[in-house]
Amino acid sequence: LAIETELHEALVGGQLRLAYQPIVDIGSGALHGVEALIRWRKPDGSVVPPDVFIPIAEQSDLIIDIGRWVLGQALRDLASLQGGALAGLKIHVNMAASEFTSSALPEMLRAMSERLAVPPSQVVLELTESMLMRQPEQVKRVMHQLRDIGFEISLDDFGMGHSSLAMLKSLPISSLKIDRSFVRDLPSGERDRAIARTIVDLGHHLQLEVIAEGIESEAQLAELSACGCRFGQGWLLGRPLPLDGLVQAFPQGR
Ligand code: G
Ligand code: G
Ligand code: MN
Ligand code: NA
Repeated sequence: LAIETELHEALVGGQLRLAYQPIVDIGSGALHGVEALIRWRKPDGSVVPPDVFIPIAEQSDLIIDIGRWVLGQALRDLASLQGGALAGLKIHVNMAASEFTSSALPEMLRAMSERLAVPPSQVVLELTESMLMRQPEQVKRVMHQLRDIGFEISLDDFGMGHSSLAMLKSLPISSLKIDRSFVRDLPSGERDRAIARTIVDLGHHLQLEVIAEGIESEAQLAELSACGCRFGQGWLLGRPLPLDGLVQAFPQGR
């Protein structure tokens, strides 16, 4: 079977799931938010990673349907948390370039959040720098519409793309995520330390939240904390979990 056909069956047949990885306030250890990460387990039990199937979906209209499913599931999950210990949690959702250039996105999301009674401010859309380069004017227009409604936007994999600082200056974003390639060699890599510290300072000077990704060790965490980085994500702080696992892992809430 062609993988596109299998993927379509996965979508309509309920084989897709979302896992939620904690984003933690480094100073207090409190749960700040979660990142939704799509998971595909085939009926035979094998797992296809998203960096394999998302690029395939992006080559067809499937990405639009998958993206809509992800947003719908994430918002339904958010709605199910209202009233519980995790009420008010922010959910980060990864966006594909073709989703973000669609002029239908802001209205679709607005209607979805209204129907599910989820405040837009709890929904953070992650996009990568490279997505900004393809159709910059269109992306910028969509970003401003989303921000006007109240959704938040986070720049993912920051430092890996080619975005100029001029773009950063003019885009309506609320947070930056330091790419994990800059975290990997901390604390010993001199250059990585300089880069991490500089991104943190840049973000803070622009009034952005800064989230470091891929934190796997206490030493990396300590170094990022010393750099002034306020938020972190990574295996040390929490693996991606299904929604019920997340609720069990944070019984005290945020
Ligand atoms: O979870 P994992 O590290 O395997 O994710 C690999 C890549 O897949 C990451 O770059 C992540 O941004 C991307 N990804 C995960 N979930 C989604 C999703 O729901 N939509 C899109 N477009 N990309 C996703
Ligand atoms: O591209 P994006 O930043 O959306 O990708 C997030 C990916 O990073 C997810 O696939 C997630 O599983 C992965 N990830 C999360 N924490 C860690 C970590 O501590 N180490 C590594 N190597 N990958 C991580
Ligand atoms: Mn991401
Ligand atoms: Na990232």
